[in-house]
Amino acid sequence: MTATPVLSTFYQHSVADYWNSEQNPVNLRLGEVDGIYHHHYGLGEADWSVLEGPEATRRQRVVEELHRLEHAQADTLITNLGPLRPDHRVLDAGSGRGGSSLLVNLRHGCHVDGVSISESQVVFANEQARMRGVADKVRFHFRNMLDTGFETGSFQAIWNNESTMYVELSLLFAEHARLLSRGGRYVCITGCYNDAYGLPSRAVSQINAHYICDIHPRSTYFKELAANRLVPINVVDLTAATIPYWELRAKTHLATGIEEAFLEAYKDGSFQYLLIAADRV
Ligand code: GPP
Ligand code: MG
Repeated sequence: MTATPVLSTFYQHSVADYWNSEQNPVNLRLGEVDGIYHHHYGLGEADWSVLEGPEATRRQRVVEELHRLEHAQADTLITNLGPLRPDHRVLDAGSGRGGSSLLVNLRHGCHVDGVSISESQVVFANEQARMRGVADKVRFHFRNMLDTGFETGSFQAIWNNESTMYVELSLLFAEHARLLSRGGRYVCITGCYNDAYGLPSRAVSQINAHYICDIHPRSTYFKELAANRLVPINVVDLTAATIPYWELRAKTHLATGIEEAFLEAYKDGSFQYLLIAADRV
């Protein structure tokens, strides 16, 4: 039997190409602060004083402050994974350069598998785990989160940290439901478009074009969770809490050009930053 290829569509190839060559300073400079490389945004009040003070150290202050806000986002997600033990196995679906996976292992000591369709991200993340001495427990794989090949019922928790907009949720949640043990926890933090506003606004479409993604409506999350035995236990609208991150990022040397689209979309109500935690029943 021939194994299913990791990349099975032209779309997936184009997404993999983006992440294989991605080198944004806003991700690399932040990661260099403490070796935790994130691919998500920030949460909480920003310290605006980093934009003032001596020019010689301003850039580093900015880097550290944005990184602090991105860490706060990861902490929020991890707290929702529930009480994990060192013998538990958890899955990071769309693991990027590995930041969230390493933090979960640091906090709970559990076994972490991360999957990404970007081979360079997988190599990078495995190197981070090796340098931290946790490669025996934190492993990154060049695999597709829609078809991981992992054993049925083998995970206590699964998360998507801003990676659900790259896949069809019906396929994703079916695979998560298969992988989670009964009573296991699923958590995602995502940007979704607001059904109450209507179809995607121009700013939401600009975000889609920028990252080659397809932001889902809020309704699709709950429809597909319900269809796949995933029952929400916590839903938090994080929109107001992420705006300071974008306001600050827009004013720094690390801005990538997408900041105004996020701010417009969040402020006009067409786009929402949501945490959803659900139990596998
Ligand atoms: C951030 O990654 C997340 C994504 C690209 C997925 C899209 C997320 C939405 C909420 C729509 P990143 O940290 O690599 O982005 P950037 O380079 O802009 O910091
Ligand atoms: Mg980033």
